[in-house]
Amino acid sequence: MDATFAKPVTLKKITDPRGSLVALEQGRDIPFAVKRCYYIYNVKEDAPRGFHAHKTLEQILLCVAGGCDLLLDNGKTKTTIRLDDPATAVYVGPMTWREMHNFTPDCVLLALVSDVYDEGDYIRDYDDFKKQAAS
Ligand code: T46
Repeated sequence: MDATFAKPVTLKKITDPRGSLVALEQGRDIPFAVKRCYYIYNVKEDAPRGFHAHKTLEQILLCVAGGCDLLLDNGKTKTTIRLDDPATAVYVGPMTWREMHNFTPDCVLLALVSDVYDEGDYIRDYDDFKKQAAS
């Protein structure tokens, strides 16, 4: 997967009579070393999440069940992607504002991430983000 802004990527799916399997490999599908993964689930109706950017963090996001809308904004372009296929992932790079909306009740949003958790890497104010993205 390349690091193009807001470009959903179709992952290779291996399907047989038992069902489907998707594998993500560092170097082939993930353009960074994965140091952490987390997942978001059981999101309440009308409970959007995100509303921040990261200074340096890189992530691969995909819904392994259900779906949500992912809004991405690099300071110049805003786009919304519906993530609702376990075989479709999107790369989210540094200095990208993200919001997640319209979670289905069964949604499980999986993130594969380039670094450990660090609150200091977050930009949680949109005006600050716009200023930093422009500089
Ligand atoms: C992102 C979007 C897509 C931790 O303690 N460790 C972790 O690894 C993470 C991700 C969060 N937390 C704590 C920090 C907060 O107290 O969990 C709480 C909820 O985190 P936050 O409000 O940042 O969750 P979201 O859904 O708004 O954002 C998350 C990620 O934080 C963020 O990196 O890109 O999902």
